[in-house]
Amino acid sequence: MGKNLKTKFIGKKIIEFKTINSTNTYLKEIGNIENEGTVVISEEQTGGRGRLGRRWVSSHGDGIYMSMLLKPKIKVEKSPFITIIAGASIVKALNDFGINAMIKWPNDIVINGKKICGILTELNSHMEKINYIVLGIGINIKKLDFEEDIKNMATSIYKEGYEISRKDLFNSILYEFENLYLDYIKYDEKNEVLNICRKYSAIINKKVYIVNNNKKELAFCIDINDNGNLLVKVNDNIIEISSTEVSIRGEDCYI
Ligand code: BTX
Repeated sequence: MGKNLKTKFIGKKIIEFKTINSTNTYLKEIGNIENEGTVVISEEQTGGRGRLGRRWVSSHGDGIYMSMLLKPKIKVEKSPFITIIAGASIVKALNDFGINAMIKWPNDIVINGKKICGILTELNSHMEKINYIVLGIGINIKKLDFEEDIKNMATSIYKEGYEISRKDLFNSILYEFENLYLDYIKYDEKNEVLNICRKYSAIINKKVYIVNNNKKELAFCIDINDNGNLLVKVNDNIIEISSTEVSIRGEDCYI
C-alpha cells in the first residue's frame, strides 16, 4: 500500500499489520508522537470497533481497515465535519471507479441500500484544543458471506458485482480526502464536500427513521445544510439534526 500515492502528506508514513485488534486503538496510542498524515492499515482486525461500542467485522484480506492521524488547527466544534469530508471522499472515489455508491448521512456508505463502509472518528482534545483526531475507515471489498446478525444490512463491493483493486481504492480515497480536508482546515471551504454529499445522498427526499437513544421518529429528509447537518421535516416542523446525535434507518429496510 502507498505506492503511487499522489498525496502531499497523508500516507507518507504507512504502518502495516497483518493482524491487529483495531487500527484506531493502535493509532490512538501513538497519536501524540506521530506526525499528521500517518496511516495505520491491517489485513484484519480482531477487535474492529464501530461507533458507541459496536463492533466492526474485519475478516482477513476481505477489506480495507485503516486509520489516519489528523492534527487540524481548528476549534473542537468544527471537528464533526471531518467525518462528513471522509464520507464525501470515499463516495467520490468509488463513483469515479464506476461503483454506484451512496452516502447514508452522516457516516455510512451504501451500495444498493446495504452498508459497505463505516467511519469512526475519535477525538483527543484538551480544553478547547485538538491534540489529534483518529479517522478510521472500514470498507468491505471481497467479503461474500456475512454473519447472521448483519447479513440484512451489510454487503461488499464484490458481492454487488463490482471489482476493484484495494491499492487503487486506498490511494484514491487518501488523495480525495486530502484535497477536501485541506480546503476545509485552511479556508473553511465546504462547498465541494456538501455538493458531493447531496449528489450521492441515499436519504434526501426519502422518509427515514431518526433513532436517538431509544426514541424512533419517522421524518422526511429535506437537505444537508451548510454546516453538514441534516434538515428533516417531522409533523410539519423542520428540524436540524447534528451528525453526532443520531442513527438513520430506512422505513422498511436498512436504508
Ligand atoms: P457503526 O456503529 O455505524 O456500525 C457498526 C454496526 O454495523 C454494527 O453494530 C453492525 O450492525 C454493523 N456491522 C458490523 N460490521 C460490519 C461490516 N463489516 N459491514 C457492514 N456492517 C457491519 C461504523 O460504526 C464505523 C466502523 C469503522 C470501522 C473502522 S475499520 C478501521 C478502524 N478501526 C476500528 O476499530 N474501526 C475503524
